[in-house]
Amino acid sequence: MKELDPQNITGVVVDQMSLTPDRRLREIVDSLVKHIHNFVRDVRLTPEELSEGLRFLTDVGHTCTDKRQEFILLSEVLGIETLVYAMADRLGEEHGTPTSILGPFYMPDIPTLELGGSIVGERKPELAFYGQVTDARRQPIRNASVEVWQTDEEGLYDVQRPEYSESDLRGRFYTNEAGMYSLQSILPLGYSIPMDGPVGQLVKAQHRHGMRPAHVHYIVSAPGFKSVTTAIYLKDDPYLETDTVFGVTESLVGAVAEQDASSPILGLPALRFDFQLRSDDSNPRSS
Ligand code: MBD
Ligand code: FE
Repeated sequence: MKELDPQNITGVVVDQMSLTPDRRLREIVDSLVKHIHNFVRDVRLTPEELSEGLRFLTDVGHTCTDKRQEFILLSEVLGIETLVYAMADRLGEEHGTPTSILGPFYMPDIPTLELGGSIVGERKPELAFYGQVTDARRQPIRNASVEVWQTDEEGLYDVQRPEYSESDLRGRFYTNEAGMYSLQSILPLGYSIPMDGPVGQLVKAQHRHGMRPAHVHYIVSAPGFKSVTTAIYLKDDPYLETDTVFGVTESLVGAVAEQDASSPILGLPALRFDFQLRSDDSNPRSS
């Protein structure tokens, strides 16, 4: 038995985990322990601060419900989700539309609508979103699923409303023979991340504004291709450069054209955005 001290404790922990049969699990937890121990030494974490950190994480867990995922939000405001996606997007040879963050308000069960249909319910559509889904060689992909969701005129998602009962400003569309999708909607509003939970408290304590630039979320998928979770951000939004969750990258910024002769929906301003999917086998290392 040796005397444990602030240096040798790390090796003792790693040794005890060294029989982990799953190699990837071993690699991940090993590295995690080493980095966290270094972090604890680096900031000289006190017992009180450890308790406070654990209380914070407990609070993050308690804030999660079936309509809100505070842990996702935490990984986003720390830039972790964007880092993971940025690495995954670089694997393989084929080019695809970059990934952007999912956000805490994704709902898998949404209505499938006719091409060109509206996701705004009783409201008057103001705007068309359309574009083409192609493979890495710009060949159209027909029957690709295009899932879209966005905030309303007040910057809220349907599920954030107390009276929420059914899907609003969400829909799934399938591309036509030419790989085209189109839908009618309204302009999404710039948006604050939920500030009433522990992650919001952290962001406030850091004097960050908590805003996201106006955006529309998409998940585009088709058999034989990797699906892409992404979002389109509106040009000229004041928060493009300082997104609280680091979702914006240059190639995901789109502009609304007041007149667009090639839009399949006439009479409405239009935002064209084309999606490129990488083939499923373009890189066997990622799924
Ligand atoms: C959002 O709308 C969002 O997209 C993300 C990532 C986080 C909080 C709110
Ligand atoms: Fe969002």
